[in-house]
Amino acid sequence: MNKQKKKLPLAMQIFIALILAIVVGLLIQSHATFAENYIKPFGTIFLNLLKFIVVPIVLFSIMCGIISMRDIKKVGAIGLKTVVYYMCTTAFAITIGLIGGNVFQRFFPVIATTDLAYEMPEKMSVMDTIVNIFPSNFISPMVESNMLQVIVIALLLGFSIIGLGEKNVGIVKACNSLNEVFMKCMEMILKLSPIGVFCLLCPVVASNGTAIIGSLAMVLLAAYICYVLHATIVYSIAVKTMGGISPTRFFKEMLPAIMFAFSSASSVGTLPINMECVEKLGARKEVSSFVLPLGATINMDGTAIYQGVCAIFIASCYGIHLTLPQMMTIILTATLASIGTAGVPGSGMVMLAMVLTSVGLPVDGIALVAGVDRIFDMGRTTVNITGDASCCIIVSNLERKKEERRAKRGSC
Ligand code: DAS
Repeated sequence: MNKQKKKLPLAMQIFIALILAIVVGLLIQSHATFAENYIKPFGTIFLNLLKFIVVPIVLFSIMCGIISMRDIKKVGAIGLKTVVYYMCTTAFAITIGLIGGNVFQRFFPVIATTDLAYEMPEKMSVMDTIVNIFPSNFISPMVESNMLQVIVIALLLGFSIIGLGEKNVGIVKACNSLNEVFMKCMEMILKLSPIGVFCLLCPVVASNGTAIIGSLAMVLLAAYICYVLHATIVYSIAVKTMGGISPTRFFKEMLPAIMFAFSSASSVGTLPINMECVEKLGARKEVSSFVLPLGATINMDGTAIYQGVCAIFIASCYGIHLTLPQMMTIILTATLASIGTAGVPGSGMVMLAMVLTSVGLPVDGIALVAGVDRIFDMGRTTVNITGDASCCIIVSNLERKKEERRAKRGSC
């Protein structure tokens, strides 16, 4: 009986493609033009497919993310606390990512040997930037990949669907179905990652040699330092002050979920283990069964950090210095993008295209970091699920205290 050949896990395939791209790139350094003319086009095809899927993914996943919060009225205070915590920690995370990226750029300047010429669109005033966020047309934001306008459309449609009340059953089903179609499409595109990684990274290594490898190692180090800082500082203070438990106990009990998230690079895949860990920490089932699935959908602190660090790195490779208004735009875009980032491997790279577009940076810059995206992803997913768990502990504790106060008042 012919044994079914077991396929290598995608992560392993991507890692092998990464090593191959570096080895082949170094071997054909004297034939860099061959890599540019005959290998890079296949990487461009992979990038084009990522650009193609960004708009529908952002549109439908943010709409579904908003719709999934429609129960907030039913779960009342729990839902409000959860969303406020998620948005605040994500905004804080992207800020840490931008600061970390800038600090690293100052101490370990990217050797911009990559001959990347790119003309930034003309700078807009802050007021023009704000006005430009709001679409004057339904189709053109999709055609031009104007991501901030696509986000605004997604938010408006999402809240409109919630506003339909009971009449929205059919449209919610249709929205979720379309979201699943585009998620499946993204999954199929990401299956091409090994080929994309090889064809994107090999020409870059062939043109720049070991310099780009050093720069990639540095940007990975910057991202991981920011991951650790955010997780240890923000979540420790949060669970200590609002969750009523010691950070040591929190991280100890969270280890199984942290290890699974790191190896799987999937928040959704880590959900069951995360539920078990937070229940061991005393979180109530009715809280964790709302907060964690919502978090796996709309809370992506690690992804926000990755986007901040990579935006600075890619801008530096192109010799572009991001202004404060541009960084503020990145904070807004990445925070809103987190609502639309799916809790599956590689989705953060797709959303990076959106963040880059929002400040006029070249999406092709993703080619510089795509090769090591899986290594980024393992860390950012770990931060994502840890953030979800910290929220669960805090909301559960605040709800418990509220009931104790109510019981005391009742007994007086
Ligand atoms: N891997 C995603 C997750 O599961 C995050 C990402 O790709 O940014 O949370």
